[in-house]
Amino acid sequence: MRSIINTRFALPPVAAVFSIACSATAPTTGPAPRAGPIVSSTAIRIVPAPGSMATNAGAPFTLTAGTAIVVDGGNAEVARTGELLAAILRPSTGFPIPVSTGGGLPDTSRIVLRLAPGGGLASLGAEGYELRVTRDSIRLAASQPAGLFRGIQTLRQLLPPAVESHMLVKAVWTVPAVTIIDQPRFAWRGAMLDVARHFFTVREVKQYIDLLALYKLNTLHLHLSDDQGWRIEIKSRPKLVTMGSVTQVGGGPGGYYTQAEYSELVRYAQDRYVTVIPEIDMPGHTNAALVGYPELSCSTRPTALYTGTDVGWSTFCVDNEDTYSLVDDIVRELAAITPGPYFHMGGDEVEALTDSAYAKFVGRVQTIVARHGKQMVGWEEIAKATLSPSTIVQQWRSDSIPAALRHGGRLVLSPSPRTYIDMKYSPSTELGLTWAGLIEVRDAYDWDPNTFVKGMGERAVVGIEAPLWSETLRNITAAQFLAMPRLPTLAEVAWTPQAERSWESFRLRLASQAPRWNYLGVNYYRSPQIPW
Ligand code: TNX
Repeated sequence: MRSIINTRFALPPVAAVFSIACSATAPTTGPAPRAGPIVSSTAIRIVPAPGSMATNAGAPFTLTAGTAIVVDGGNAEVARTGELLAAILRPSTGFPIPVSTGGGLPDTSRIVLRLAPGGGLASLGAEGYELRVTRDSIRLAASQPAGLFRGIQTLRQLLPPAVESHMLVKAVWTVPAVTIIDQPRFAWRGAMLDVARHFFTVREVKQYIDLLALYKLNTLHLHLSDDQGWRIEIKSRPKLVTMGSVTQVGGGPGGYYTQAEYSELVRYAQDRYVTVIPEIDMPGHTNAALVGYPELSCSTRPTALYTGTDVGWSTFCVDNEDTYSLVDDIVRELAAITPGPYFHMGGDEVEALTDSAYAKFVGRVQTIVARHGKQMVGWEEIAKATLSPSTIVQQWRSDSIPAALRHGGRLVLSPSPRTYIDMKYSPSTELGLTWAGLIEVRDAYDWDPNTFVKGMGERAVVGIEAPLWSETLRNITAAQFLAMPRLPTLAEVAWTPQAERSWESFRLRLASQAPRWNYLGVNYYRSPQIPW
């Protein structure tokens, strides 16, 4: 192996071998190779950029009909990850790609997945991994199964884009001889999907999870309720869905997930090492809940279904004890079907309550959430209440920390002018909103989470999250248009150390992702900032 180099720097010639082998017909042709100090267009292009990468002398690895995935040690969880890799490789290559524990297989042409909890890999954390590619084998090792899954996403991106095809492609399937040692900068690398303003089906949410997985994101925050719709079955409170789920913004039919469907989504995410965080927004944004339970509203406003997009007007009655029994039922049922450690209580944009009534409500909900064994998360407004140190605050509009957090609270950052991927890219973008500004790809890329919030040290930042509010999004194709390419952009902000990031390198690497999206059938915005 040659010395470890930063991914920002040009790579030696082995990369050219990759480009020659990568001759499968992609549906779009890229621009002519560009010379430059960062990476040439024939270079290895991974998003998010790995912490370190070195090219090895020697020929690349070539996938053949004899290639097998070997699960070293036979761990069942790793075997499942091996099967997910095989499921990507089989349709496009046409090779059988067996997944086995290794007995009786030839020594060459192996993709070895190895779990090494005790060794030196532990310093790479739960999601770090080491990938070594030589002519004879691909060796992926990590201290935890999650690290192997992340490493497989890197391996995917080292293969020609046509590997993502669902149909057989004639190509030479090479992987350049590299050594990559990689681990994430932040532990919370999230995306939020608003399934309340417009409902997204289980199949559509799975497609969104697939994108998270490809770019090593690990948290899916589902905004499950809002004024326009209630989207999750609560068995002890049937009217939440029978009355509250039947419409959406603009008046379409809406919808909801049964608990079985929600569990299916959670499992699908879990298999990809993505934690689902359910959000039930309260005390505001609760009109859909109040349609079925109008006695919990203390306003005189008649509770009817709402299909507009105004915010701030609805609220639970916080002085009514019955409100807390409803909250208890909801949190109890959701906690029971959510293996992840968090419950998100929303808490944003409440204009119909005084600060002290609001703070009292947040305090009560925090107690309920803790009683059901979950850690509370809420939008930054919850810092008006007395929070327990384990509660996580999701920043979205302020750029200085609330006084309430100065004593050890932790933050997830979703600064709206950078991470709100429901904003338009430019004035002519047809979808999206504009209240937080226009967000081109570079705006989403060029910022440092550690210095964004004044007075907040790096240790207080748990990570970042990209919210996709769905007022203007009627289906997953529309959602993809706003998410792509800003979701992988924010994935790099969250994964790659600040010192290893550069816009000039990123825009070339991002451009090389588009042929993959074409094979995957993913819609995206052709930003003029990117040399597609
Ligand atoms: C603000 S950000 C909201 C949402 C809207 C979004 C639209 C936040 C916590 N609340 O209710 O959907 O703006 O961009």
